[in-house]
Parts: sequence; structure tokens; C-alpha cells
Amino acid sequence: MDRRNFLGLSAAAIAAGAGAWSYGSSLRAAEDVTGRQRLAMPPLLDTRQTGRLSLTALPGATSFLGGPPLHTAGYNSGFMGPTIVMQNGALDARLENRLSEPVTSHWHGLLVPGHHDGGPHTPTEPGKVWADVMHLNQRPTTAWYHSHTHGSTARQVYAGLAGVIHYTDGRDDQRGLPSTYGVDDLTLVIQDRRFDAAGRMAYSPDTTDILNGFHGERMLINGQFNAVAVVPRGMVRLRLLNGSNARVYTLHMSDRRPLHVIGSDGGFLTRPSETSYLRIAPGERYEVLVDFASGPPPILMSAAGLSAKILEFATDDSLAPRIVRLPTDLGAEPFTMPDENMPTRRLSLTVGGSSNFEVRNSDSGAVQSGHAAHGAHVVAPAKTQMIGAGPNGELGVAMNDFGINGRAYDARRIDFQVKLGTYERWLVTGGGAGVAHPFHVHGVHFRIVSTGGLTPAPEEGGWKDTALISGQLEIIVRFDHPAPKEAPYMFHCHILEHEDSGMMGQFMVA
Ligand SMILES: [Cu+2]
Repeated sequence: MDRRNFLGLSAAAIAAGAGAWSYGSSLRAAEDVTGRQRLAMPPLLDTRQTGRLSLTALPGATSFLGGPPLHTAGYNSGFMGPTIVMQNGALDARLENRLSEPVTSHWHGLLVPGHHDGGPHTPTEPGKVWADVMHLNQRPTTAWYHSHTHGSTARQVYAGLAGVIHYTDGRDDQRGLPSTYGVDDLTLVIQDRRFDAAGRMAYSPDTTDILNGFHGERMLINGQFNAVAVVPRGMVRLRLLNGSNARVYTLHMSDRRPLHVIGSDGGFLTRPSETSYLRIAPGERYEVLVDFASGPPPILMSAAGLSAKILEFATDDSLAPRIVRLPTDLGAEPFTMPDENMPTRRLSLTVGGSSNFEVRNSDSGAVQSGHAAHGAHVVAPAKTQMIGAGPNGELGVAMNDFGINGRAYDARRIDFQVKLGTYERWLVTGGGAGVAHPFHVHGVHFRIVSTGGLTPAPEEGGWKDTALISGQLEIIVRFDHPAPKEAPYMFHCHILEHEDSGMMGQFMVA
């Protein structure tokens, strides 16, 4: 198989039914009072009645911003995936792969055993089907799913292999929360994309992109550019997923109206927490309530890294506001620190064997030619050439791994084992490449005890599965599901170019 051609369409793939498809065309009927294209939600795939989930990874040809069709991929469509509604109980899940390379569906935020986790040890080969019954039991939350094929994750997610999960207990009415999908309960997949000189969306990471993570200049929300979210004049719930490969956003409303955070990666907070600025790193989710009752509708902006418009809103007076006040109690159980002697584990996300390694980006011919040979749709290589300060302060080119505790990911090496049903305290540091790394652990939720020596902000004080490392991150991790040697859990940087380059490890739970 020619890896370069993943985003390319084989004749067989076209015959499989994806065909040419324009993301914009299906939305034309949805123009509204603003005269602009209305933001569409991903299609809803509710598994609660059937107890079944069927996903098919498909190639697509998607046109953006009026440009030519581009090679994309998705679950059950040619680009991106449906919003899956799940609940506690048995779920008969199935993933069929109609792409020309292996894929997985990693359930990011679901508490399932290693063999259901969709990590790199359980790829579904082209033409094959993965199927099993998953037994789900966890707190309601907004989770997501994406491909996690080692070495290809960044490119596959960028191509569209990602979607959102609404994990529900059916009690949002009792909580006083908006819950009408696409009306007062909006799912927002936030991603940045880069366009080349010819106006085509491109994924062509060079050395700098691998060091910093691949950043784009245009915002894509639910796979759409320049769309406007239309909401009632009342309380609106925004389920925010940072599905970007690398970009961290600091979200705020253009008029600074408050964001009332009600939930994070692993479930609801005990009560809403008000903030004006909300930092969200790749892989993280937050649920917020925003009151649109008064004033001209604000614009969702990002203040960090990209001082830019993320999403415009418009209000529609014909939509009756259903929720007009902030709930006081979200029903989440407060967390009490376990009174037990926990093992402490130290993890350092490292570049070039050191978490403090000074990295310089290079335009040297040697570095560039290493990438130029691969063409436009190349995946990040396993090793990256970079320039670092040598022992005498001189600059020299060396091959250096991204790793954890100085070691790059090795699928054959189990980094450690954890006892099932216990807690551990993890002290996680990371630096290098001048980048803050979002740390994600599979199959668990954790609580942040401290970050950078401080107690976490209230919105970071709930259950999490991903957290940005600034200084030392101290977390309490709970292990409730087994992960055997043949299907261990991953822990890794969620800058996908770093993950693919080796900033990942794996552990067993038994
Ligand atoms: Cu990283």
C-alpha cells in the first residue's frame, strides 16, 4: 500500500460509494435570516434504542471554500463523523474499514477496557470489520472518537476521522440544562486548517510543524468554514471539543460575556463555574452555558496563538428560549481525596531526551529534503531532525526522538503496570520544542491536584482525561478497567505530530 495515497482515492474506494461530495452543498437549504450559511450539526446517531453502533470509515472527496474536491475521510461519511449518543449498558459496536489503510476508533473519554479502547494495538485492516459488545458504565459527559493508528494518527484525524460522543443519563431536564440538539445544545468541533498557495487544504508537515505541531490559519467548525450558529435568546449549551492537531485556544466571547462552565472531559462540575476566558488544548472538552438573552449576539474568539474569530452567532426570535436561568446544582458528586497510600509515578514528556531541550527550527537543505521526497500528504516521520545546543554550546543537527522519560514509543515495550481498582499519583512534566504538551491518558479519568504549583482553576477541578502541562502537573488517576499486555492503554501528548513522533507510552492495568 502506498501510504502517500491515503488521502488519495483508489478506484475501489470510489466504487465503495463515497464519491464526490461537497460539504457546502447539503447546507444550502439551511441559509437563514443572516443570509449566511447556517452552522450545521454533525448528524445524530442515537444508539439508545437499538443498543447498536455501526461506523464505517470511508474515503471522501470534499470541497472547501469553493475549491476543488480534496481527499478526505470520515466515519459514515466522506468527512468527519456523526455525533453518537450513548448511555450506560451494553453497546454492540462495529467498525468497518473501507479505506486503503488501517484505522481504529479510539473512544477518547470512554472508560472501557484496553481491548475495546481502539488504541494502536487494535487496528482494523482495510476491508475488515472490528466488532464487540462494550459494557458501558460511567458519568454523563461529552467525549469523542478518532482514529489512533500509530504513525498515522495526525494525518488521519486531519483528514476527518473524528466525531463527538454525547454520553448521557437522560437527566439533563432535571439538571435544568438545554438539551435540544442543534437548537440550544450545540456541538462544536473546533479545528484549524492550512491552505496552500493554490487554495487547497493541505497537510504537509515540515520539521517546524513537527516540533510545534501542525497549525492552520483558517477555522473549521464541525467541518464548515464561515458558518453562523443560530440560537434562541436564552441559555445555550456549547459542547466544545478541541479537535485540532496542535493548536491551543483561549476562548472568549467578543463582548466578554461570561462562559458558565458546567462540565469537563469526564463529566459535570458540581455547579457552574463562571469565567471570561477558557483555555482548551487539543483533545480537551468543555461544556459551557452562554446567555444570549440580551445584546447583539457576540462572536466566539480565541485570544491565544490565534487572535481570531472562531464562530459567529445570530439569534432567532422565532426560536423560543427553553432555559433562561443558570442551574445551581449539576448533580455531580464532589470528589473526596482517597485516603490511601498511593504509588507516585513521575513522567516527563521529552524532546531529545530532555524536557528542557532547547530546540531551534531549521531551514537547512538536509532537513528540508528529508520531507520533500514524501509529497503533500506525508505522515510525520518517526524521528525528526532538529538542531539543538551541543555540549559546548554549538549548534548541531542530530536525530532526536520525542519521548516520555527519554524513551520514544515502542509498541513492544510495556512501560509500567498498574493495579486494577486503585489510585495513583502522577507527577507529569514536559517541555522542549518550546511547546506546552496536552497530556492524555486512555481508559481513565483523573483529577488535577495541582498545576504549575497552584490549585487548578474551578473549570479544571472536575474529572479530566486530558490536561495541558505547564510546570508540573499533579494528578490522581483511578484505574477501574483492565488493559492487558496485548491491548495496553496509551498515555501521550495530544499534539498529534508529537504523538506520532514517539511522545507516547503504554501501560497495563491488571
Ligand atoms: Cu507534545
